[in-house]
Amino acid sequence: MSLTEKPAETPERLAFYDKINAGNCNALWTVFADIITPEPKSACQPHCWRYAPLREWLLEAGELITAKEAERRVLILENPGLRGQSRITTSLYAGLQLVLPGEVAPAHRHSQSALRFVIDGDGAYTAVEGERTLMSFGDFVITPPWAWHDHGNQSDQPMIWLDGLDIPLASFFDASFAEPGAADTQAQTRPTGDSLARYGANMLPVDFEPRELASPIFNYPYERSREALEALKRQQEWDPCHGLKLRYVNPADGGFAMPTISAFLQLLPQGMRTRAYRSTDATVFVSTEGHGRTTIDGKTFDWGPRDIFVAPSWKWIEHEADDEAVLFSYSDRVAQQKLGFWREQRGDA
Ligand code: 1HN
Repeated sequence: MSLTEKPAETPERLAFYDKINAGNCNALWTVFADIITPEPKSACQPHCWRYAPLREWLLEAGELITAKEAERRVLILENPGLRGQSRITTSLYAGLQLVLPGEVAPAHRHSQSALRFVIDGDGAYTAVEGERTLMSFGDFVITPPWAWHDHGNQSDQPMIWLDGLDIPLASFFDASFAEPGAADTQAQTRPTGDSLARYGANMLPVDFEPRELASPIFNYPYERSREALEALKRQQEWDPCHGLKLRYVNPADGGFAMPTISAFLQLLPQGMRTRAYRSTDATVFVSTEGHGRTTIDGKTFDWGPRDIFVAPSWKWIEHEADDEAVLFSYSDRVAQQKLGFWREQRGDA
């Protein structure tokens, strides 16, 4: 017996398996190599969704159903290896949401954590626990577990963002709860900008004691994150695998912004080819600026602004930027780190 080889079957053994199977038992040595693999084995595949056709389909969906009737008018990005399961990776969900001018996506709450990454349009709002934030291109917005949230578009343009949720994780634990709001739109109990002023200025209210798992900041504006990358790029301290990569942080504890999902923003200078990198957190990338290509497990995907691509767990990733490029990304890294599963590896120079 080894880790990867199964013992040979004999008629006596097969008869024994049949007998115990009828009693809801199974012999570990017949499945060991399938369930304890020496390296991650995933049905998740590398894939890229170009934005242009997604935008057309979303606008078409906008003529078929309202945001209110749909609850959320979203096209799910399904990993080609996980069709029919509403997943972009084994543990995470991704979808593109459209809110048209004048529309409201009604208030509700659920156990799943959500992030929004704004891709198109400007000026729609998300309200979280009574505070509205106006959203612009590249903003990273979070909805903590069990937080009331609704969206509305009072601008004159369609608003499209990427939703990232930990839906498959919640399903895995059989821990999904959801509740509709009493009204479509939450009453505004705090002025816009309140949480960013309290928690987003590298300061905290003097007697603040964190009681939630998620960050008290719920909009990380692109303007600020991009400005940090812009200032840092002058140092020319490129990480060979990541270029210049920052993570979105919970100011209350220095951890990630959400309990189950990690998010990042990185800059690749013009002409950079990154050294191969792999980690156990399958990762969803969105390009916000620039053009390039990424090779994942030997498959190369060209991308430009607003394109979305996914890298499965433990597959080698190499980026190449034709012009200066910025990538947003999210994964379940924080969850894996808390549970002791996370690993990474850098390729040879
Ligand atoms: C949800 O609440 C939103 O609030 C978006 O915008 C997508 C997908 C599944 C379940 C809940 C939102 C969602 C979702």
